[in-house]
Amino acid sequence: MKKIDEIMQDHRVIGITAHVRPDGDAIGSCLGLWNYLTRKYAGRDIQVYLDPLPTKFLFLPGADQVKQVGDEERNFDLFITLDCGAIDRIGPAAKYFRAARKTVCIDHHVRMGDFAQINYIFPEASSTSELIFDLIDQDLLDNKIAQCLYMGIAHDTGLFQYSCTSEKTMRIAGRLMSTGIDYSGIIDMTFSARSFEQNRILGHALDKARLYADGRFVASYISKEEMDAYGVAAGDLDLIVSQLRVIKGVEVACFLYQVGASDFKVSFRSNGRIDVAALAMDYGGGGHIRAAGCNTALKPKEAICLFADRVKDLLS
Ligand SMILES: [Mn+2]
Repeated sequence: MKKIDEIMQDHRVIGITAHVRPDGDAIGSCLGLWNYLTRKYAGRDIQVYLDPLPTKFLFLPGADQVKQVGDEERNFDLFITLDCGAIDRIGPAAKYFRAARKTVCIDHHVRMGDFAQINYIFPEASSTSELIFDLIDQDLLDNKIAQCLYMGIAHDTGLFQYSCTSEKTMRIAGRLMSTGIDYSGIIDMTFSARSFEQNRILGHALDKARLYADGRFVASYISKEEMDAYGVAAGDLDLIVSQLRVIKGVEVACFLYQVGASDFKVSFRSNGRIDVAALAMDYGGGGHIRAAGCNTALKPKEAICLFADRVKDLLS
């Protein structure tokens, strides 16, 4: 696949989705692609299915068109999954994917195997939003498409800071800026601004953090009870693991939060020496070399000790 237009052909009914609990890149890539396709292929039925978007993303062009998968059965000519390394990560949209005539996966996650008919996978790309920029006809790039893609790239690169940021990433960001987007406003609205509650739970999680493996592994966790007490949801916790990662001397940061009666979601961040995608895969998860995750049914302290021992072994 060289360009998205090659696979559009005469397909009339097109669905787009990304992983559950979508982050900035998942939302930015879906909406960037939707704005492009609806501009170029007016009159076709083009839908985006995502979990309800956090309110901070609702200003983005097309955000008000995002739908949730309901009970209805639909047969798509073409179904495109974005920013998703495994089919079980698209949640309820999997039924549309399975019934679709043609399936496409565009992604930058490290993976075990391909699941779509057409796969466009570049783990070295900063973000799926960057890949969407490569795949569209750039002559049709407009302010709406650019707002979405810029937001997605900025989020997955930690504001152009992480090592996934390349010279090419910066050139693309510059091209997106040239359409006149409010690039600093987009960052303020979707990335920097944090509620009082988000800051308080961050403070609490940092207070609970402990160092392991001679200070090279740091971990903290938050229970459902604590989330309720602080009035926060899972989406309010994404700053915590990033803050743990920048602690001096730390190679791997780990943060867990409770998602079920005895289920915790685990996020890993690495400063480069340890491949946390491989680590997460050992526990049924996945992700990127420096940012990955999995789920665990262990008690959080037990899980942390297990991960700490693994990291210590990997570093020795
Ligand atoms: Mn991504």
